[in-house]
Amino acid sequence: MMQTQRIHRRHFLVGAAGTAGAVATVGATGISFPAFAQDATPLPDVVSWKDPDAVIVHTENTVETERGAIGTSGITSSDQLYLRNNLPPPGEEVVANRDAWEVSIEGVRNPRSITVGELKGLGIETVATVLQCSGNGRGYFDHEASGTQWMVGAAGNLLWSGVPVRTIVEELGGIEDGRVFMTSTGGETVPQGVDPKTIVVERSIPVEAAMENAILAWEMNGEPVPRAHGGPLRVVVPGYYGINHVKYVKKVAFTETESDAAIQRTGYRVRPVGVEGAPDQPSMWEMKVKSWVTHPLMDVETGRVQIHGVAFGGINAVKSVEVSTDGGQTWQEARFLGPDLGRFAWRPFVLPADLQPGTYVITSRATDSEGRVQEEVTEPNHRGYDYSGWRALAVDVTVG
Ligand SMILES: Nc1nc2c(c(=O)[nH]1)N[C@H]1C(S)=C(S)[C@@H](COP(=O)(O)O)O[C@H]1N2
Ligand SMILES: [Mo]
Repeated sequence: MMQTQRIHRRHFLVGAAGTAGAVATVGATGISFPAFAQDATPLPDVVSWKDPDAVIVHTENTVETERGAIGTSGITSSDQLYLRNNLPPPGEEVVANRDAWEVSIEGVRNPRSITVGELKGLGIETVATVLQCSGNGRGYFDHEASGTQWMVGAAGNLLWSGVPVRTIVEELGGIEDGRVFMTSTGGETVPQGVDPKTIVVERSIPVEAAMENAILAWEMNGEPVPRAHGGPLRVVVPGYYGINHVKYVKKVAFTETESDAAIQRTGYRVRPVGVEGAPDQPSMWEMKVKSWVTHPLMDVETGRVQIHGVAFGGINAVKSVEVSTDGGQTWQEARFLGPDLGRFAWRPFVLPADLQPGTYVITSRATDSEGRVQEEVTEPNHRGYDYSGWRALAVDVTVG
């Protein structure tokens, strides 16, 4: 029963591209699954410029990349990149004069506000990293965790340019003693009458991760960071889940404790199904090794196919990836395509195949530089975070 439902969910999504139709209802509990939503739901205003054929609009605040739109060139174009907003985004005014945007830096010896214009003079670095929502793959869990039922497309691989956090820290005299977290606050306006702590996007990460790898970015894929993706200034924490990449950042504070905002204290915490979120549970920080096939996804007439997909190691580099066409009974090593964009990037891969007429269950399994192998099944957790199991990420393809 559970297995059937999982296959249905997968097939509805895979078959969705270019198909007109209503919202599908699947599964014993009749949950709504917006597989055809790109036709029914218009693109949200903030991303009206995205390619409607390459994305699935789940809600006003959640837009997913179509699995079949993920290409083989390694970088996700901005018009295909997923969108995830926890709060309504700020208006156009934030990007009217990008260089004038101010970020307040606290918890350093000489705390002060710095404009984007000034940051551009301090230093510059470019990094490629996977940006992935913690809930990417939630739709593959069987326990119907609440939230957007993302499949594989709440992830992309982007090139970011900005100033390293460590450079800003040096400029401002170093971090105050005892500050073991970097806490960043998003620039959305919090509605009046609401306790800001309940909704503000404020995330803390270990200070070592911030000093080693984080940047404050103003450029994405060679363009000023689009407002939808955090422009004029965004925190980028390579190897960490998307929630830590705070958009339109207005404050970066080095703090002794993690933020007491709900999104840090109890939100984005991994715990067993049915258990409330609490600060002592693991936070959605480092990503783990993962891969999935992006082609073929549907039935094909000839078995002569280039099976391709993307693989990444999360906090580590990806070392290798294997492909199976028989649901994981046998595996063959795939070849990486194109340039290696570094430890935090994903790499497209390919396995040429000549498949006889028949039915195939095609999936991939990546290994990171530390020898960690992508898991077969991800055990359920309450909010449906951190999905990476290769068995459910498989696609069923009929040849002939
Ligand atoms: N200020 C702010 N930053 C934010 C969010 C937000 O709602 N506001 N959402 C977070 C989440 S949950 C994710 S997955 C990513 C999504 O980034 P994207 O919309 O650019 O794809 O941004 C993160 N940073
Ligand atoms: Mo997210």
